[in-house]
Amino acid sequence: MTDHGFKINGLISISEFATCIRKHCVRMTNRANASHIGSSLSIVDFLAVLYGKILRVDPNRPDWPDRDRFVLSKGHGCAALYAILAEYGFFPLSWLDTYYLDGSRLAGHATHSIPGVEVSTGSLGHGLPIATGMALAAKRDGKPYRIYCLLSDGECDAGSTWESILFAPQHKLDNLVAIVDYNKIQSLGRVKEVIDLDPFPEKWQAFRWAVREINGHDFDAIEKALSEIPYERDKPSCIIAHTVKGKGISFMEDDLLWHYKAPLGEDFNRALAELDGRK
Ligand SMILES: Cc1ncc(C[n+]2csc(CCOP(=O)(O)OP(=O)(O)O)c2C)c(N)n1
Ligand SMILES: [Mg+2]
Repeated sequence: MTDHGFKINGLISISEFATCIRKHCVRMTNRANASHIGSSLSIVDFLAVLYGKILRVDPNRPDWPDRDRFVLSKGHGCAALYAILAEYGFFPLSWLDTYYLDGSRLAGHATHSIPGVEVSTGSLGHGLPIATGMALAAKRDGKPYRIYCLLSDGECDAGSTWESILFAPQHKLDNLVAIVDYNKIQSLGRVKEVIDLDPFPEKWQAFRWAVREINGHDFDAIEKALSEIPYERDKPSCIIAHTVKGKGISFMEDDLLWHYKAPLGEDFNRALAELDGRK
């Protein structure tokens, strides 16, 4: 992939940046003895491209009125978002050391008092309804910014999610982008066993969204999908990103256990060694 113009804190490619974010996630969840490492790892690649190449935001002015909005509906995956925001200078990197600890600003679910975090989330099924309202407000105010909402496959079991999927095309919200982190696993079982979503793209299309399916770990595919929005005039866009829960650490990949388990002891050392390429 071409990484022209991408440079952050000495890292020169999106893939280096994503590895750096994965290391933060492992260290943060280790220190806090906290869960959701698998949920964070599945969205790192998408977020790295979104923040690295697409999103119009300003770390020095997080409340810039014309900024693009990013809503992390699956708020339990916030370790990845916090790490990216810290690397971009929204707040000091040292705050990451306090993740999920008692009294910390960096609560274990996305919290809007943190610079760069738009909405507090974690109670699943709320992000897309809020993002839809933001998109409607932007249209009514004649504002050019976009609203990107990243939701989990588990959230596609929630009625509130489908209410907004129904609502957005009615109001021609082509400034709204829903991204589904389709990692095929929830907290206690596989999506297919809990509530099968198939045929998934067809459902969004039937609700009048313009839909693309991509590999959510392919940097080029992510960038292409994001740079071609809106896919159709007057329609909201949906990106179904096929991902792997726990992506990047071999023994966590596609394993339900790592929804709740924290990387401690030898698991922690192995995880960091893999990310360092030491194995
Ligand atoms: C309304 C609500 N019900 C239950 C939970 C508990 N919970 C936390 S994560 C999760 C499911 C995780 O699976 P998924 O939504 O697919 O997200 P992933 O971790 O795979 O990204 C659940 C049920 C919650 N956070 N909110
Ligand atoms: Mg899931």
